[in-house]
Amino acid sequence: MTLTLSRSDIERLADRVEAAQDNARAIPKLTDDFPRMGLADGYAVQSELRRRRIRQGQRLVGWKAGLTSKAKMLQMGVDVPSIGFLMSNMARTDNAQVRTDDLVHPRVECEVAFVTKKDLHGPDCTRDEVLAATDFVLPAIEVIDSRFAGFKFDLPSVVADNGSSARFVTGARARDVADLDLRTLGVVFEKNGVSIGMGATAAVLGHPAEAVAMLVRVLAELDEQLPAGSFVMSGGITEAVAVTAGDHVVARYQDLGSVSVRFI
Ligand code: OOG
Ligand code: MG
Repeated sequence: MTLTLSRSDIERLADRVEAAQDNARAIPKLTDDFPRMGLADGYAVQSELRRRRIRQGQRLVGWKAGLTSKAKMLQMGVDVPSIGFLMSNMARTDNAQVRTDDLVHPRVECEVAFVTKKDLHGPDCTRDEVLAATDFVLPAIEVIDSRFAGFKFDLPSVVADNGSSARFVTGARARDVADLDLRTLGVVFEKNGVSIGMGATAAVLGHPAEAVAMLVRVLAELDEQLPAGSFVMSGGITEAVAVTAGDHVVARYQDLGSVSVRFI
């Protein structure tokens, strides 16, 4: 992947995204000022942001795949999956209360999360390697929060903004992948007791483990790998739905149990 941005531009854009994340303030998409920006530039900004978060004392717990389902690609007008990093301070437990006053315009997604027990790396990583390296899977809700005004962006901009990562909530019930057919699990997504989406895990690149393999292949391009013990979100199955304070969201999975979150 080739860069068009200089080192000082990468730092300037990381400053912009970091301030938008920390102050929950929307900014214009980065390509408005840097129209030649490409995917490699987006990942260069994201990597700079990750180094800063670690320097600030946050701990990297894993990664997320994004834009891995047709529903998400159509919703956001982007047709290439992306990855982003997950830090410990983004994690919430089942039934947690998530504040909305430190977010711009949060949306929720239902996803299958993986926890790994073996290192995964390289440009040829496959779905079967991911399944063999999986310790267990969990039901999850991701709370995304694009820092771009109106949730409008293109691929380089959303990658620079760490794939809109903000919070993630995991269910309590861990399952062994050997006991599940991860391709055909159904999920019902509800907000305030009303269905807001329905789908099956095949929506995510045919199989959620395929999304994790894609993520490992992107990591290889960034000279990174996925160490054992990583937490990985495989991407929203249905469209993301906007939430506000007072909303209660539940994702009910076949065989995986449910996970919920309350916004305050
Ligand atoms: C980008 C993040 C997409 C997913 O699961 O598809 C994502 C966005 O839509 O803001 O997390
Ligand atoms: Mg997501």
